[in-house]
Amino acid sequence: MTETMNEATTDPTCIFCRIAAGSIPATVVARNHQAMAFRDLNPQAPSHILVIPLRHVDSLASADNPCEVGGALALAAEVAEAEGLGEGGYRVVTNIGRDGGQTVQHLHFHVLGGRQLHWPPG
Ligand code: DGP
Repeated sequence: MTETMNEATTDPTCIFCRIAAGSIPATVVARNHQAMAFRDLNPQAPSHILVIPLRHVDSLASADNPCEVGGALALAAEVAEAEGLGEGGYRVVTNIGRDGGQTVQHLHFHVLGGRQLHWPPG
């Protein structure tokens, strides 16, 4: 399992890699050796947090480390609890590719909560 970032696992042109490296500011709510969580710049719910692996991975479709993906999902659940979303519920979602609506090509899980979420999504 990859535990540290290095040049080979970081894309300097990727905005989320730059957030992970601290060179672009973000409101960070949690971080561990593998993943970090920060508030979305354009929140779609009262709580809208993004959870990313520190290592650059384009999307879930190209994820090659189940521990890394699982670690990010576990952090998503921790962050949701810390936001007070545990009782009312929340949603964790990842967008993949053009039709999935992915705009940032670094795997991220959206944690959304604090209001009634609708289904199916648009
Ligand atoms: P997606 O469409 O699934 O790729 O979501 C990308 C999300 O990333 C979108 O909700 C807005 C957010 N975002 C884009 N740029 C930044 C940024 O520089 N900082 C933060 N905090 N969020 C960003």
